[in-house]
Amino acid sequence: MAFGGKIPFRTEWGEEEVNYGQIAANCGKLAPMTKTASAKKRSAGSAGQAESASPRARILVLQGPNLNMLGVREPAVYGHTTLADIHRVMEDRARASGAQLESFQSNHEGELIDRIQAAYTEGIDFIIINPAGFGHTSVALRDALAGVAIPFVEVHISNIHAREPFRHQTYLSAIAVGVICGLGPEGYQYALDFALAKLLAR
Ligand code: CA2
Repeated sequence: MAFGGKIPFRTEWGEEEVNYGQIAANCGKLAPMTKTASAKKRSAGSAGQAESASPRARILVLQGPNLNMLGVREPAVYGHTTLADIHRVMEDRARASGAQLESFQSNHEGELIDRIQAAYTEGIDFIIINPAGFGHTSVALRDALAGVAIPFVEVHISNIHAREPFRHQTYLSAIAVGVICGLGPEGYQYALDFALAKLLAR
């Protein structure tokens, strides 16, 4: 049975029909999903904290510019789901699975890059990122993700392929484990399901 169709979707660009069921998986350059010895050492911390005392997996959610306005500005147009709502559900789901989830939003490219570099030092196992507009512009963000080699899924709330041509490509997609777009805020939860399934199977 074919999966996909069109749903009315209220976005900042007005009400439009959005294609769903388009999950563009990038399997060409799979980042390693098993925890390396160096990553285990990093996540154990400088005090030599025992692995068993650590959460089973550590996931970082990164949100790019303007996403702090979700559900806040003009909710009649953009809907009522806020970034805090999305993160709360993700945190609860992660905790229930024995994983730890932290989220970070910034309107500044350098702050997102700093957070990615810190994730390496902290031994973060997986990143879920909506780069927002920076996905279409930032080689530096791609370099940061490639540099830390932490596997990540790229999420877009809208179907970027059904929008203006300049949104059809992102600098991150080619190095992501996978890309989810057009599934609305639930896309983050699907990305989390994937991360938990992979990380907790280790
Ligand atoms: O669909 C997505 O998730 C996007 O990453 C959203 C970005 C856009 O530049 C990408 O092409 C696709 C825009 C985020 C702006 O979010 C706002 C939310 C509420 C009010 C104003 C902006």
